Formats: sequence, structure tokens, C-alpha cells
Amino acid sequence: MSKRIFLDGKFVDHDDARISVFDHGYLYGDGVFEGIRAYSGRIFRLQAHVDRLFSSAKTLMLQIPYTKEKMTELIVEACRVNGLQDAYIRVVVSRGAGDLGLDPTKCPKPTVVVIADSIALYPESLYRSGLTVCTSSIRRQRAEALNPQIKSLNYLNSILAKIEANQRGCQEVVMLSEEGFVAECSADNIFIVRGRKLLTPAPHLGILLGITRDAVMDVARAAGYDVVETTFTRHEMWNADEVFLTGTAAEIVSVVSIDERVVGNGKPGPVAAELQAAFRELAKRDGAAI
Ligand code: PXG
Repeated sequence: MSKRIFLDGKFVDHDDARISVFDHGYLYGDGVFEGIRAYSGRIFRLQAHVDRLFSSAKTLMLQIPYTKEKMTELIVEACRVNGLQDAYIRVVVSRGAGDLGLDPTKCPKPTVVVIADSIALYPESLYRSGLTVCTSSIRRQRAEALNPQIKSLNYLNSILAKIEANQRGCQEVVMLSEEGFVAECSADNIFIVRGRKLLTPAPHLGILLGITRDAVMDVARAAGYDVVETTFTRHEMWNADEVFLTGTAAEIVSVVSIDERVVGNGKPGPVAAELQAAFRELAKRDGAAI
């Protein structure tokens, strides 16, 4: 069965899911998105994703033509019509078609797309071996330029960093704030472990407030860890007991080498493993039923 994609008010076949070359999402990266996962028939933290989508759109003065409730229903519906219990869902709202100038007021109708697809899981070997990462020379852009809390269609800041990672043979890349503190990775948040304490960069450092980050803070606190949102440098990161990344696609993945410094004993650590297990338990029972 061909995949059914929600586009501009209705579900259409994959081959008919086309948008205009005049869409400012395409011409300027003017739009917002979410990447969401469903586990065993439950959509993980759906409300938080819908809230973040609407917050991103509000800052861009992009009027989503549905209520939050309707958008939530559409996301569930996209899984249902495609018969998916485990899914990766991409919601995209772009400014819509306009003229060739960048003025958003010339785009009368935002484009809304919901794609529900089967999830391409990261290879299990990645979790067994852990990631090798490096620090990018590209700084996370400051909030006054383009706030990293907006999950916008303009990912060039991350993509420039990712290009560097690829060139240097790293699997992810750590991005620093303008002041040189650890901020986040190109598409993941970062945590460092010191004994029973977890440190993660505070929101003001210019990060996307990841929904996995939030869930990991919850499960870690429930497991008795002290979790602190704070400021730290690469020195603390290099010398941590463990370092791990969090994101919707990767969940929790250990980092074993950073800038050619071995992290801990060079193997994925027990804290990341414990939190990954707790996270999977949470994902099984938490979330809106499809
Ligand atoms: N920081 C950045 C910059 C991100 O893009 C995260 C953190 C983690 O956020 P969540 O809410 O997912 O825990 C992201 C995640 C993908 C994909 O398919 C993920 C993201 C962007 C593009 C693709 O893994 N964002």
C-alpha cells in the first residue's frame, strides 16, 4: 500500500504529495517542524511536540491553520491510516507559496504536511560501541540572531557543523555557545555524568529544548540522580565519567571519544545504559494511543 501523507487538508498518496517551488519553506527555510516517535501504538510526548511546534510558529508569526487539538488528531490519524504502531512522524508547517521576495506577508496560506513512516533505527552496533565526536568550529547561533529554541526549517547552522564532522570522520559534533560553553550537538542534546550527578547545558546557552532531554531528566531524577542544567566547558566534558546524547531518533547514545580524548574507560557507561532502559520503559506506557 502506498504511503498516505497529509497535505493541505487531506490525505494523499505519496506520489501526489507535492508542494510548490514558490513555497517559502523551500525558497527560504521559512517554516517549522517536529520529529516525533511512536512506540508500540503510543505517540511519545505528543502534547509536548505539538506545544513546541506552536511555540516555534508563534515566534515566526506563522499561523498554523488548525487548533492544537486538531493538529494532535491529525498526527494520530497519520499513524492510523498508514497502519503504523512504531513510527517516525514528521510534521512540517511552512510559510506557503508566495512570490520570489522573502516577505512572509505575501504568503497567504501556510503548507501543512504530516508524514508518518516506519522508523529507520540507528544500528545496534552504535549503542554497543558508542560514538566518536568532535567539537565544531561552527558556534551555535546566538538567540538574538536565530533562537535555537525555534525548531525551524533552517538547519544550516547544524548542517555546517555536520559537514565538519563528516570531513573529520566523527559521528556527531559538539557545538559551543558564542562564549565557548558546551551547548548541544547538531541534532541532539548532551549530558555529562559525574558520579551520581548529571549536568546538561542550561537553556540560555542556546539549545533546542529537546523533548528526549526533558524525559531523560525525569527518568534520571526518578532513579535518584541529581540533574543540573548549568554551564560547563569542554574541560568538564572531556573529564566526565560518561557523556551521552539524547534525541528523538537516537534516544540515548553514549559518546566514548571527544576531540581525541577518551571518555571514561572508552566504553558506553552504566549510567547511559540504565537511563536508556528506563527511557524505553517510559516510552512503552507514556503517550497518546494510536
Ligand atoms: N537539538 C537539536 C538541534 C535538534 O535538532 C535535538 C536537540 C533533540 O530534540 P528532541 O526533541 O528530538 O529530543 C534535536 C532533534 C532526526 C532529526 O530525524 C532530529 C532533529 C532534527 C532533524 C532530524 O533525528 N532534531
